Amino acid sequence: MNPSGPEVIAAEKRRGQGPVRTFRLTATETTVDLGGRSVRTWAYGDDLPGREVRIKSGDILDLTLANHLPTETTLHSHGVRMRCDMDGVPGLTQYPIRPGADFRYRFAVDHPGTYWLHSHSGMQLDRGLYAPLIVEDPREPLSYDREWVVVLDDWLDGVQGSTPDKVLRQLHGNARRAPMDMGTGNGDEHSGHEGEGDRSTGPNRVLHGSHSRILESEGGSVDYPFYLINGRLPGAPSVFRARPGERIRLRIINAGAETPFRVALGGHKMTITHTDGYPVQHTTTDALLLGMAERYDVLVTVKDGVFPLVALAEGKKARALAVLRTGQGRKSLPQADVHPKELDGRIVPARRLVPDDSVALCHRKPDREMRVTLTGNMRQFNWGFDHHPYSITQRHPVREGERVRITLINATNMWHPLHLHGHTFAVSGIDSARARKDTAIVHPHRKLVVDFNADNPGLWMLHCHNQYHSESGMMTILGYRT
Ligand SMILES: [Cu+2]
Repeated sequence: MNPSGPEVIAAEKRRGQGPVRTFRLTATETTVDLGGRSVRTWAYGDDLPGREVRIKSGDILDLTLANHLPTETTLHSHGVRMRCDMDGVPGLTQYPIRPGADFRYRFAVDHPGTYWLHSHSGMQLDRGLYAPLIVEDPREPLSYDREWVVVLDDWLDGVQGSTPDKVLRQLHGNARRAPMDMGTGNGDEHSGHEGEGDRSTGPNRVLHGSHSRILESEGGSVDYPFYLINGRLPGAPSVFRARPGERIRLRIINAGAETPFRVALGGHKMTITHTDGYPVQHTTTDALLLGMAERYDVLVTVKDGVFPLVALAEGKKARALAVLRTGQGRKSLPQADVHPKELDGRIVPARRLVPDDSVALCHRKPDREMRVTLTGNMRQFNWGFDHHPYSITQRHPVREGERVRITLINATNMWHPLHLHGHTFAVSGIDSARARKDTAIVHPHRKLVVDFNADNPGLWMLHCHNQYHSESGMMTILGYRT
């Protein structure tokens, strides 16, 4: 199927012709201040995160991306079920945007929620090329006084000469040197590289032996120097102000490339209302776990004082921080290493969330079932599906109108956040818990079953949202057949 084919246009027409909302983003080389530390990077404008794009469901988003980067780029609207030729996958749904050129992304958005924009070219997501995309509901059923958009990120670009591409080469070079350098477990693998750094690749950022109990595996393979909330380091955090007793809606987005975050707001429990833009039956939790690209919306009735919002880099022994300040108190900001007890409290995982009735998929026997095995290992860093790296010509066929079931079988020792473009699937949950998501965590040596209605014709990526894994080959394509 052609990403601009008649079936795609027909599906787009069904989404309506609401008012057009026009935005312009410029992908550019710039300097951003992380809070006492400036770095050279690529970002949308001079902002980190990029300036929020906010529309209403029913609108037509008309977003022109100007490419002022020295290389090609594209923009992906993560989680939005849009027409396929606006999905921003270079070589598949569009030609890459050349340096100096523009591309106009124009599509109807028919579902509210918390989404985000990011580059879908190479390792660019691990630079500063991301921004929140908030789609308001004209008939918003929740009542709240304020909204706090919280964007989490792991950062290495421009620090001591590091770039994401160089670190990817380190991970692959590390694989080539194995088993000599690996598996000693003494944490000394970097000797000779650390400290002074290697001018060609920057300091070695390969992380060995991290461990996350919740994820039953290593947290990740990249040792980031910094972790950020809304573009700020813990020593100079962004501060959100509210009044005691107000109800705040937090929209939390993990824009990291390689880091899962465990998130808690000191002194408060949170009520989960949405994940990946789709409503769930309200559930109270102490903390959240967000794999890369996952989003959670929560409601909090805020107390009086100054409270840390902490995002632990799960398994990586580091953290990001933002601050909630209510009332007029002069209380000073929390310490950068503050550890609210809620971080070690109850975490409600996605598989326990029950979808709101309005978005629950009806029970239906799948018309098509496919099994996709996640393969690869840390040593060779050869991530893929079914022992193959990504190939643009390989397509898993589906047909419009089918109920499709994908069984994702994780045959690796690592956890992976799997993302399907253009659809929001129901995850196999506990009992009736089948929340709708577009990105879901698959634990090592476990399987995850996802169901979706094939109602958005086109060519759609299914990939790991660990950018170092996807770029190493853990991507494949679902292709609608005409
Ligand atoms: Cu992965």
